[in-house]
Amino acid sequence: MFRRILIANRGEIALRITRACKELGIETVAVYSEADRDLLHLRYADETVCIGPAPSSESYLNVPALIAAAEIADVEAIHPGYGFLSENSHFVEVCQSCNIRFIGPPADVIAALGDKVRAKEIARAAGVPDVPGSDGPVKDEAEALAVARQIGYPVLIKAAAGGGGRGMRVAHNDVSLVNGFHAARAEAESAFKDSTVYIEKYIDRPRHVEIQILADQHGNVVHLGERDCSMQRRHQKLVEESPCPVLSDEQRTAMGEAAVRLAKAAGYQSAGTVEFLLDRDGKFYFIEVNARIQVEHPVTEEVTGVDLIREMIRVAAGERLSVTQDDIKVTGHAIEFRINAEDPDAAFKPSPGLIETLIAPAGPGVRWDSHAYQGYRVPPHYDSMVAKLIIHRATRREALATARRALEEMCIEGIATTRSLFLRVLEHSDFINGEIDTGFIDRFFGQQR
Ligand code: MV4
Repeated sequence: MFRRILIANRGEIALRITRACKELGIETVAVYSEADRDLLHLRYADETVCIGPAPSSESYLNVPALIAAAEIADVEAIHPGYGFLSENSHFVEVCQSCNIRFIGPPADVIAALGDKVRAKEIARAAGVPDVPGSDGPVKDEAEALAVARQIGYPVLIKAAAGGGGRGMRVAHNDVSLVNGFHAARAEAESAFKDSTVYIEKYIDRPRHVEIQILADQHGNVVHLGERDCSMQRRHQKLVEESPCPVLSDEQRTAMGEAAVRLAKAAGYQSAGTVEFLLDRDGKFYFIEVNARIQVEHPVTEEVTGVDLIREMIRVAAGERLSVTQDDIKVTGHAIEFRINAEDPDAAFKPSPGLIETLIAPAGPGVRWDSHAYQGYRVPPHYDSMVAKLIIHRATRREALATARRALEEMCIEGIATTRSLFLRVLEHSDFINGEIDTGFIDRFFGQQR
């Protein structure tokens, strides 16, 4: 096992990784930017290193600074958390060349899955259903028109280097297709320096259902059930739950087995997520792989009892997964609410600043993953998430009752948060009945005014 790990992240996930390391008896090296001297996990770290000024590009994305910190602090491995350098194959290669273990998938696997066209090819070869569409990249306007007419409108033009909803264009006819094709290519070129696009049939108001996987270096791959992440706003997830309220046991097994086949075909290692769209007829389609630990991983930890961060560290050190597929049972219902420093009544405008009061909810069925404390100042430079409230109860109905109770208990003063939105969402009959899709939040705000 590793003796010492550097945590190349901030906020709640840096704290979460620190906790896992402590329990494994591993020393931690915390890195931080000049805006982050007050981060909670710095207090628990064995060593702390300032890696640069507030902007991420000069600190948490600063590869030379991170490698220098890792060398000086003499770590054996780096955990990237999510975001920042977590899916940067170049960074993984640099770590490898410096003899530092990257706690995540191999560089070539991240690169292959990061290219959504290649990921779809791997999926198809593994017998995983994907959304009908172009067979690979679409080169020009004429090919785009031919593909769109063949699969039928509406279609979605996506950037091969995109993912997470960036650089997508819907087209309902030939005219919007031609415009969308050129717009998507230009956007992809400027955002990713890669103008490659592909086309898929547009699935109307799907649910977003993703499978958590774990893979070790010995060819063992397991899935840990699904998370329904349909409640999103502008591709930012707000609520995630497991199990998905509308998935049958047969669909769950089929989706889980598909995810494992894909992971094996890709040579996957570490924790990862295989994303699917679930259409209104209950059919599922692979869309992309997230080659990292995700924000919403605690939902799966609660229903399976598996510590995903611990497994990630263990398998990176060459150990075998501590669970087999037969060991994994989904128990009860878990749901996570992202408490962001944003004002839901002002178009989710960020609300950084001083937390004057913080009362964290607790009690049966409540988990609070947060780096926030009374007197902490939320800096304006980064993601606005300040806490994750995770509820685990025997049934969805009970989980929602506990969620209401916990959200009422919690108190954050000094900044606006998404708490008020969740208290209202918990009264909405569609949400109570599990009838949500990716359009829920927009409709919810449409109805409110
Ligand atoms: C789609 C889709 C409909 N049809 N693909 C957005 C995020 C990215 N991971 C994939 N996304 C979508 N892909 C086809 N062929 C609709 C979305 C989508 C979406 C997906 C999941 C959660 C929220 C979403 C919000 C808008 C669009």
